Amino acid sequence: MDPLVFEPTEHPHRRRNALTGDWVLVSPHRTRRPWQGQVEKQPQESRPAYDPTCYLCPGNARAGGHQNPSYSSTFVFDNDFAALLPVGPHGEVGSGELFQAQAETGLCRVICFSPRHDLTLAEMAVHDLCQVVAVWAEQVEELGARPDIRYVQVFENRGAIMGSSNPHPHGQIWANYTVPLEPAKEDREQQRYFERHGRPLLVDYLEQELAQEERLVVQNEHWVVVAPYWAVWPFEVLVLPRRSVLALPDLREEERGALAEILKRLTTRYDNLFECSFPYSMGWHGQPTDGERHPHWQLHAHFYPPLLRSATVKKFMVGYEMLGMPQRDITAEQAAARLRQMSELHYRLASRPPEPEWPGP
Ligand code: H2U
Ligand code: ZN
Repeated sequence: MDPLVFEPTEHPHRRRNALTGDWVLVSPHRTRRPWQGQVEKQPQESRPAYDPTCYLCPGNARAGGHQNPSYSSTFVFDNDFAALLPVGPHGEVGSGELFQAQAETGLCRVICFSPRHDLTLAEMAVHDLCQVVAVWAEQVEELGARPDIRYVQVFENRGAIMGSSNPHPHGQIWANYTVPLEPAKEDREQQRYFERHGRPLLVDYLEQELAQEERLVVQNEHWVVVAPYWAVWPFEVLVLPRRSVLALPDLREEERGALAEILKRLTTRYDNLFECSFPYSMGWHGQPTDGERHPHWQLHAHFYPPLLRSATVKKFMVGYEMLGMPQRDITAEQAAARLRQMSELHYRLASRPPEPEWPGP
């Protein structure tokens, strides 16, 4: 092989994140280095369907004297330890060029995905995931309608390794006056692309991913999941609607059902990869809720899972990543191929002994 002819699975290279303008260093040749760390499986945790000490379970007490209703589907409440407060000053509060600061207002909510303490998105029924999708859309609609809320960030931290404080299936919403950093970068890049091409960046991107095929993970009639070309985390994916959609509330009924279905399939594949409840941070990016229409936007979800090699070996974003730039070893193409090989039957169900046959009357 000619060492000077570029081979994407051999040669270190940088890839540009078209959505944010950031870059990632890819070092595919390193996947051949010997691995002497642990690869053991984690002990299976088993949780009760209801935990009397859980602050998210139905009927239980939360901080500050609040009590959850005995909810039977999803349940949304204002975070008792909110990072943003709805009432406060506005505008510049720093002093001078080197000490800039702006007052920020907003609010934080917690969404319980299910009354069942022992489930995860991967283990919930598609029918119940439809309700999660409905609540996400409802919250973006309701909060986005407020003049003091210009961005609604819906997200989920899954697993203790991602800082989730409680295994009860739940997500969060932080909504505030200023568009946060990541969607602001995406807004800028999508706007630039739209000015040059007259088409949304992610609509063109998906078209090319569908043609190239090598980074596709799963798809259905309305959604496609890809390992993005510029992925940073080992098994990072992007969830994209096939149609051009600005924000979650714009999703049609059939797209919501198909989203529930694809989320179940994706998270099941994730869990099967290392036979563990796969940790991640995920979240939705849609157009800002400043009352304007942003035709350059395309709705999408990011999944950022930290695991690299097993249920216990994670990718660290340290040294060079902190001081230089993000880096990965396995390529997005290799990660997509791994995820494509996974079964869509959850390993916990697959390993369960078959139900004894009914002996008959
Ligand atoms: P995480 O598990 O992703 O940290 O989310 C749980 C949130 O629940 C967390 O933000 C809130 C925490 O502030 N919380 C309450 O609002 N009330 C409680 O009684 C405990 C935790
Ligand atoms: Zn619980």
